[in-house]
Amino acid sequence: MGVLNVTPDSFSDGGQFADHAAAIAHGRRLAAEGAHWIDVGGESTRPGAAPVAEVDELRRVVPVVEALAADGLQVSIDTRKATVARAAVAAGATLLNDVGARLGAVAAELGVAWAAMHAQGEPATMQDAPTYDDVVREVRDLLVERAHAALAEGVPEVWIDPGIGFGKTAAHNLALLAHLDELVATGLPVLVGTSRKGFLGALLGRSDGTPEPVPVDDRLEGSLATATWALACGARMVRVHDVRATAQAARVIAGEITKDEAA
Ligand code: HH2
Repeated sequence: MGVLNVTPDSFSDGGQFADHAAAIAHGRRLAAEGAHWIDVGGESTRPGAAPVAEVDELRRVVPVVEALAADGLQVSIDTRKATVARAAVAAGATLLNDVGARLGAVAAELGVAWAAMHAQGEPATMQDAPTYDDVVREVRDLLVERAHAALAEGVPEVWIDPGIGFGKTAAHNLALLAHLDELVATGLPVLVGTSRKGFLGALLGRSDGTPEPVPVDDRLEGSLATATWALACGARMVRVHDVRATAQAARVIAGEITKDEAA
């Protein structure tokens, strides 16, 4: 799943694809690089982000969804708002990527697939003091409960996502990645997003002895390592900014690259 943020303020690519023509061109590039889904979002949910008005989010995403879907690409809509979800599906999106895991009934009403991502709290304050007794159990139990409710309501396909970085410390993120097999064991298809996230910056800063976190534009290796790890643990999809590199890594661990291609 390739990330396409049509926003002025996303944490890694904010402002780069804020105009529609640039966003559509980037979506096509992600597809050409190997993305099976183009995930269009019009609201940054980075820690500390302010909510976006519905009218602005609609104006950002609908023309982009429409153009990419008209190209025959599979488009998901990354939103927390039912209205935006409905408009994006009318424009051709077929998967609701729901970072609040609250739009299951909307996915049922629209008859589209739903990705339920776990988050603790709201973006503005979610990193202030995330707390869990047992992060792996709590995340898994909530996702399984919401997923089964959605399936019972008739949602045709339900994905679960641990929500790396959404109301979680670096230790919580690492515990979820270390125990990804417990999410996979639920039998529900698992989606994971670690791409360029803050905990990678902190980890990489620490391991090379520098106290400063590695900046957001220098997190490719950490992003690839964690995406590959997630796929090796049985995750069925990873949400990434760097599609070409991740698709190559995924093909290597899937054994898809032939000797001829490797030569
Ligand atoms: N992470 C982000 C946004 N949407 N959706 C899913 N399913 N899983 C994730 O981990 C996930 C997500 C945050 O990343 P990004 O879109 O790059 O940044 P921003 O929220 O600043 O736009």
